[in-house]
Amino acid sequence: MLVGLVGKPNVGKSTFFSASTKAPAEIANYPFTTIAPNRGVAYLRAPCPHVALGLAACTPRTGKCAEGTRWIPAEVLDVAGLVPDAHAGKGMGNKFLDDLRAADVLIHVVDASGSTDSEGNPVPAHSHDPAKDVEFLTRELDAWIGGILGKDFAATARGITMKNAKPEVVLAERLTGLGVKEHDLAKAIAKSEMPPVVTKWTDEDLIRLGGEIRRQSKPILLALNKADSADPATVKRLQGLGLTAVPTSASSELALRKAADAGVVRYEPGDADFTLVDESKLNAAQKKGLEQIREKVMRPFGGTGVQKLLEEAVYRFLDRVVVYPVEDETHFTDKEGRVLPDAHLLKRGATARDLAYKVHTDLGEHFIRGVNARTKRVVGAEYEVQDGDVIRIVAGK
Ligand SMILES: Nc1nc2c(ncn2[C@@H]2O[C@H](COP(=O)(O)OP(=O)(O)O)[C@@H](O)[C@H]2O)c(=O)[nH]1
Ligand SMILES: [Mg+2]
Repeated sequence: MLVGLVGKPNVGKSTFFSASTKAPAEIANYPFTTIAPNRGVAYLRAPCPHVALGLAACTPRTGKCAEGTRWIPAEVLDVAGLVPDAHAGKGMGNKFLDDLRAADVLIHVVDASGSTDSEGNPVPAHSHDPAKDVEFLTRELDAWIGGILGKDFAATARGITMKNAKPEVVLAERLTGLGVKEHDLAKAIAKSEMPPVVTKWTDEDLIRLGGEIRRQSKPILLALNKADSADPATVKRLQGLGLTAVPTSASSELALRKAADAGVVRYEPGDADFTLVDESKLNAAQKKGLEQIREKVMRPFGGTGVQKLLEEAVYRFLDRVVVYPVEDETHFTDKEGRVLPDAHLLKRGATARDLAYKVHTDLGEHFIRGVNARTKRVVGAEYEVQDGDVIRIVAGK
């Protein structure tokens, strides 16, 4: 599962990425700093089952558990900036778009302060309408998918007509990289009201079809970034576009995480505020910077929005539940005695066998039964795992 960060250059994608993954990414106030995509791991919060199970603590292999909150790894991708006509190759756009193939959900990072033009060049604050960026980027994504479908279209369409084939059967192959299946494509074709004769499909028809596929396979959430310097009316207007839109300040999140690491503030990602721990470590400028974050971000928006948006993308849009596999259902441990060692994000509706496969292919293939460690009840391969489940998998060899 992969969360992709998209947007034009200079909106704060790499800052958002660094803040959420703590992986270094080049950040600069000029376009095209990022060329190769950055891949990193962010951590999402979930209530840790060790509390309800009456255990003193747990010992995660990845992430951490603090004060009853478990931090669960999820992959994030920071793609280079996309400009208008990216799908036609502008600014290496088609290469950058291809980097997005594997993403399951997209966070479109928008410069809500309107201080960058359509190509990401700095302009006076509030002089560019960010709603235009939402429009162009959505259209670029649609045209990109439309272009994948429409490669050598005249010949392909003739072939489909001659063989009297179903277009989805022929065209689905082109979309396997996007994780789109034949029946998804058939559904999208029906929904897009494509002309009945395939040879009559125009580029515009294909873009419309691309849009339908994009809505199904790459849902978009908006990060209204640079919210600290945005006009409140603009933020409100962007929240009314019909997409999930969260005001964010990626640079504030990055500053707070660094300050927390340095022991200067107490702050956990997602917190609505922070507290100063050691003022003596701060110079006047740093103190002022933190005060500004409180005034311009925490107070008006109730947090930096970064953690909130990631969790919204994964839990709500991708509909993931958290499941904990163990090898010993009495002590909730693995072979090494680690308590609740792993947490997996599975799609709601996933089964015990799906969990087994996620742990190891062998476990999935030789699945015998599961044991719900909370109730000690045996569960079958088709048992639908529930959020927070702790499951032991018993497999043959
Ligand atoms: N005011 C403000 N500036 C930000 C914020 N996030 C990022 N920036 C600045 O925006 C510029 C571009 O950031 P970068 O992450 O490199 O953008 P990218 O090209 O989209 O990856 C840098 O100068 C950042 O410091 C924010 O929340 N508020
Ligand atoms: Mg960047």
